[in-house]
Amino acid sequence: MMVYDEFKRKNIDSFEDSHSDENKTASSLINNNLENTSNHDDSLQWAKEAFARLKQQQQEKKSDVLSQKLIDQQLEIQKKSSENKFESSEEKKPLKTVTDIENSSKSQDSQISDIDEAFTWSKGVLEAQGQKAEEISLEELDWLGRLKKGLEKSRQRFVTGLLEKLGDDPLTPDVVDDLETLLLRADAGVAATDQILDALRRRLNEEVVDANEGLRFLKEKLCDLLDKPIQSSGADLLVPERGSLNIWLLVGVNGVGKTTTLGKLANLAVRSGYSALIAAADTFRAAAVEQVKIWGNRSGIQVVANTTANADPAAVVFDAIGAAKSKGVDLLLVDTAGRLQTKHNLMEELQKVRRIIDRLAPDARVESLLVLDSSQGQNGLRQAMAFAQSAGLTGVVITKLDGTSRGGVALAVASEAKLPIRFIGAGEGIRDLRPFKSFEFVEALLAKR
Ligand SMILES: Nc1nc2c(ncn2[C@@H]2O[C@H](COP(=O)(O)OP(=O)(O)OP(=O)(O)O)[C@@H](O)[C@H]2O)c(=O)[nH]1
Ligand SMILES: [Mg+2]
Repeated sequence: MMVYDEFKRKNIDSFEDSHSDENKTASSLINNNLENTSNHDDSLQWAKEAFARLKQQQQEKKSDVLSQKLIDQQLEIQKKSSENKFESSEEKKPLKTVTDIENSSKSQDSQISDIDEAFTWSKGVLEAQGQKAEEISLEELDWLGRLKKGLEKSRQRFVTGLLEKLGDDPLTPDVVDDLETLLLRADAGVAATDQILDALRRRLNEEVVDANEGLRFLKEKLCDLLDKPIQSSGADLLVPERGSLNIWLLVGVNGVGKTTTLGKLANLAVRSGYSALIAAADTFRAAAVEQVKIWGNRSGIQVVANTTANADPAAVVFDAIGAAKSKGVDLLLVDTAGRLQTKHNLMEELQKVRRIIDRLAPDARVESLLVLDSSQGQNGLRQAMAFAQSAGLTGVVITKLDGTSRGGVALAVASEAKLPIRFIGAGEGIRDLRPFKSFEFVEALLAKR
C-alpha cells in the first residue's frame, strides 16, 4: 500500500512495517477521494469533502493533545520534585486543571471558523508549488493552515506595516527605507536585510515597481535567501536514507524544544515507515530521561538510556549506536542536554559525543541539528554561530513558531550562519513539526490576511 513519507512529502510504495495499519492516514483517504472526484473534474466538491475531513481530523487531534498535556503535566511535577528546585514564583502558580486545558482548546475551537480561509490559502500555496490534486494530503493542508496562524504575530508586525507603507503607488526610495526598518525589526538580521534591500534598490533604479510587484519581488528574494544554504547542502529536504544508519543529534540551549522536537521527529519517522531508536544522552537531569521515554512510548520507539547519576552522554551514545547497528535501525535520534553556548566544558562534551559517533559509525549519515526557539529573535543567531563552530552543525530546526514567534530569525540564520533550515515546529503536539519549505514559510510570513 501507499504510505505518505512526511520527510519526503510524498507518497511512497509500501514497506514492511508493523505500524502499517495505523498508516491508513488521512492522506490515503483523501487521495482515494481525489482519484474518485478528479475524474469528474469537480474541484468544488473535492474541496468541500477535503475541508470536512480536515475539520474532523483536527477535532481528533485536539483530544490527543489534551491527553498529551495531562501526561506532560504529570511529568513536569516529577521533574520538579526530582530536581528539588522549586522556583517560588512557579510554585505558587496553580496547576492547570482538565477544565483549564479544555477551555484553552475551546478557545482554539473558536478559530476553526477561520479555517475556510486558511484552507483556501493552504490549497493555493500547495498548488502554486505545482502539487497536483492527487499529491495534496490533509496533513499538508492542516499544517499550512496552522503555520500561517502561528506566524500571525510576526506577520502583523511586519506585513501590516509593509502593506500600509506600500499602498497602491509605485515604490519610492522612502518606502524602501521603511522596509529596511521593518526587516530589521522582524529579526531578519543585517546581512539578510542588506541583501534584499540592495536587490530592490537596483531594481528601482531600472524601472518603476508597483506595490504588488514589490511584494512579489520581496517574497522571491526571501525565498532565495532561505534556499541558498539548502541548495549548497545538496538536499532539498532532510530525509533519512533507508538501509543505512542515520544519526541525528539535537543540540541547543536550555528549553528551546530539543526533546519535544526529537519526539516529533521520532513520530514522523514511524508514520513514514522508518525504524527508529532514541538515545537519551541528556544525562544532566534524571527527569530528562523520563521525558524522552514518554516521547518514545508515544511512537512505540525504544529508548537507550543510562540512569546512573552523571552518566557520560558519550557512553549512552556508544550503547545506542551498538543497539542501532544490531537492530539495523534507519534513524537514531540523540537527545542532548541544553547548554549555553558560552560554557566551554559543555561544548566540549558535545564534541566528544561527535567523536564517538564518527569513530563507531563512520559510515553513518550524521546530522547535527541546532534547535532554535523562534521567540528568542536575534539571540538565536548568536547561538547558531557558536554551536556551528563546536558542534559541527549541519542544519537548524526552528520551534515555537506558534507562539510569540519572531519568524524573521529564519532569515538571519540562513544568511549569516549559512545553515539550512530543515524542520519547523509550531505547537506542542506530536504532529506539530514539518519539513521546511521556504516558499511556504515566506507565503505564511507575508500572507496578506
Ligand atoms: N508552543 C510550543 N511549545 C513548544 C514547541 N516545542 C517545544 N515546546 C515547549 O517548550 C518547552 C521545552 O521543551 P523541551 O522539548 O523540554 O525543551 P528542551 O530543549 O529539550 O529543554 P532542556 O532539555 O531542558 O534543555 C516544553 O514545554 C514544550 O512543550 C513548539 O513548537 N511550540
Ligand atoms: Mg530536553
